[in-house]
Amino acid sequence: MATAIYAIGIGSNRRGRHGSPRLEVDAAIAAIGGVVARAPIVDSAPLGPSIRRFANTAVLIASTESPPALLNRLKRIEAAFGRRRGRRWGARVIDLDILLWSGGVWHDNRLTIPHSALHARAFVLAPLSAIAPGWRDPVGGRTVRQLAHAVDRPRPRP
Ligand code: A4P
Ligand code: MG
Repeated sequence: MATAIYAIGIGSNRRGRHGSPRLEVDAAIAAIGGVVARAPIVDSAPLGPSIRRFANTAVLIASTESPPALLNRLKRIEAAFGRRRGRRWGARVIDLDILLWSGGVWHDNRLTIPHSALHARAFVLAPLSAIAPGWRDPVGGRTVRQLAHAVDRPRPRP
């Protein structure tokens, strides 16, 4: 495949063999490779039942992998970092989500790009807007900067 750019969201709220969540995030970025831009790490309150705070960031990578091939590789990295399966929203050493890719929309039975929660999560949009503010959501047409702004100032929907 021709080289694509992927935006990957990274989160950790549990210590692993590399140390604190921040160190786990740094180690995950090294494991992913191909990084062309990385955002600062933000510290965020947990969304959902978890008690521990998260370290979150986003990176842009250049890759010749297809979206399913990249997802498989990210799942292997999660497993190698000690992610426990089957506990939705549980504490995790590392969580890797594909947020956007330069090919636009992808949809199959395992993978949806843009990530389905992209619009709703400040802990994803704040770091992403530091590295890809002008990237347009191929579904809604708004830029990452606009999405980040909207999630900071939620408006009631009719
Ligand atoms: N999948 C579909 N689309 C994608 C995509 N674009 N990227 C499928 C990655 N995976 C995608 O995800 C479950 C399945 O979704 C994958 O196997 C893949 O086939 P998962 O990461 O294995 O499971 P999960 O993360 O436990 O569940 P889920 O629903 O993805 O949780 P989230 O949405 O990732 O939320 N609070 C803060 N502050 N910061 C966080 O980072 N993260 C979560 C986890 C909760 N609260 C948080 C944070
Ligand atoms: Mg996930």
